[in-house]
Amino acid sequence: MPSLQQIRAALDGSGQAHVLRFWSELSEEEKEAFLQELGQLDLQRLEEHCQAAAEAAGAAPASCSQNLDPNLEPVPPESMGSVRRSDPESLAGWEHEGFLQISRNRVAVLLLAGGQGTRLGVQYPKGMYDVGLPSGKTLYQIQAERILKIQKLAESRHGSKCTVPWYIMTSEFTLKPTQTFFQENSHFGLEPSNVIMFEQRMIPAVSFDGKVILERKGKIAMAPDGNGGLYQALVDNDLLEDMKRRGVEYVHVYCVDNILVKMADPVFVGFCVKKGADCGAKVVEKAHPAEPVGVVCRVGGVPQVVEYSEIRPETAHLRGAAGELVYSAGNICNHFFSRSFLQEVAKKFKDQLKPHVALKKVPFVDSCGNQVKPTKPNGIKMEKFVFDVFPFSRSFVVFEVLREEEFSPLKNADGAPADTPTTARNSLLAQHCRWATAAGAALLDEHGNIIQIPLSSSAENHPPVKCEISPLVSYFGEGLELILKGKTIKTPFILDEEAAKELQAR
Ligand code: UD2
Repeated sequence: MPSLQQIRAALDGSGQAHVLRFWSELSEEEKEAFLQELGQLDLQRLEEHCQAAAEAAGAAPASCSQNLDPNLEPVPPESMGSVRRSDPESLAGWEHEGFLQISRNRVAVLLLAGGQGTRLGVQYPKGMYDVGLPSGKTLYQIQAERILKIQKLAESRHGSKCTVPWYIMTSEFTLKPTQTFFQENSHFGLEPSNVIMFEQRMIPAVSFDGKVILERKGKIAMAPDGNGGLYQALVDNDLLEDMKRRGVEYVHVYCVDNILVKMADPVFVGFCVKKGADCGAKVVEKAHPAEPVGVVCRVGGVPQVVEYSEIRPETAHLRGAAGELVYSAGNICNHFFSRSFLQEVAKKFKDQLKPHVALKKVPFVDSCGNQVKPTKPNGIKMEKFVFDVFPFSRSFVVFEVLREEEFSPLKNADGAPADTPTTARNSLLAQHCRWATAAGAALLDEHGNIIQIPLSSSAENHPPVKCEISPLVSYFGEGLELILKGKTIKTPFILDEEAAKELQAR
């Protein structure tokens, strides 16, 4: 750990002397904590980081989109698979392959959960959020139970016990509460050694004139380095060796907030494996041109995601002859990577990833020591994106899935027009209703009247019927006929393992 003198000299040398402006006013305890924080900074590259941020902010945001857009083209059809357009035999073949890989312990899931969840406005990690389902389950519990179930399904298909390790990337903000939450909940039935939490790096927020922002007198404003910080974090925490040791060959990476996420999705994994892909992205058709999802496409002939904040509106609105959006492949932050690809990225490419610039309102302490909450952006956060490794892929594929079955993210607090706890809850309940009805159950409302649910109903069109199916009973609608066929069920209703046993005995 460098001494105060060394830190002071490094800060002076990189034009950041203001960072220690209030040193003499700090208590001994604050000094110790601040020294610890400063000691962890990459002081050698601090100046470079601050200059790059200020320059990028000066050039953003128009330049990146202007440079990209003329070179865009949609993903070619030969690299695409689709739940909607593929025949049932192909889908079953991919699913079979996925289950085979899972049963051989070759598949891991990796959760990106280092974000701060600022839009949702909660002070704890988003995965701990309870969207108000009848069961009261949090996003983490739902995801854990889907892992338990997929292991069981693979086991029963191939007759061998298997493990899908769960790697969870956290940040300084989310590590401790996430660890505590998992411990308090006995890891939701998972073997603790198969839930591997690790931390991504943090980097300082910088003002428009290239100065590190002081959040308090003894604290720098730090932020996680973006979900593309994954690749550095894999190296920092020796995780590629851990994967190798476990025999993991394929990794399904996903983001925390999609309540419909199919953990280790055997169809997606199987599709990617069968196609010999080193890298793949799951997409849904974009709902409308301005939807805040990245677009999976090609830029100058190589695969890439152009983020929603970086595509020009006129490009996002482009339509083809039949009125369809030209750039319709909406990224849902569900990626496939082979371990060998991740290894190559870690070795050769991770330092080539260009950070993206986000202008944010960063609370700060002014030169007189007053705490200020800015009303307009005053700071630059530099973030790497997880999909920025796509251009390095030698065999990139895209897999399109149905939005109502696989994508309903929790981004905003209730009251916002989209992606709220209510929309997430309703999507899940609508899906479970469809599954129950397709399996042959008749659902009754609280007055005993049969509820008519068209099989294609989506959350938006119908008020939610409170029928929730535990992932421990069904991962994606399978196996429900045995339990529900010909049964009349009064809602609200939770189909957990106990209820399933009772119904089967009926
Ligand atoms: C993400 C995608 C966007 C679209 C959308 C769909 C990225 C960069 N953008 O946008 O293209 O697919 O999701 O829902 O992937 N995270 C970290 N560390 C960080 C920052 C974020 O782990 O430093 C995690 C975060 O906890 C979350 C995921 O990355 O699980 C996505 O982050 P976000 O919600 O900020 O991304 P969003 O919605 O802007």
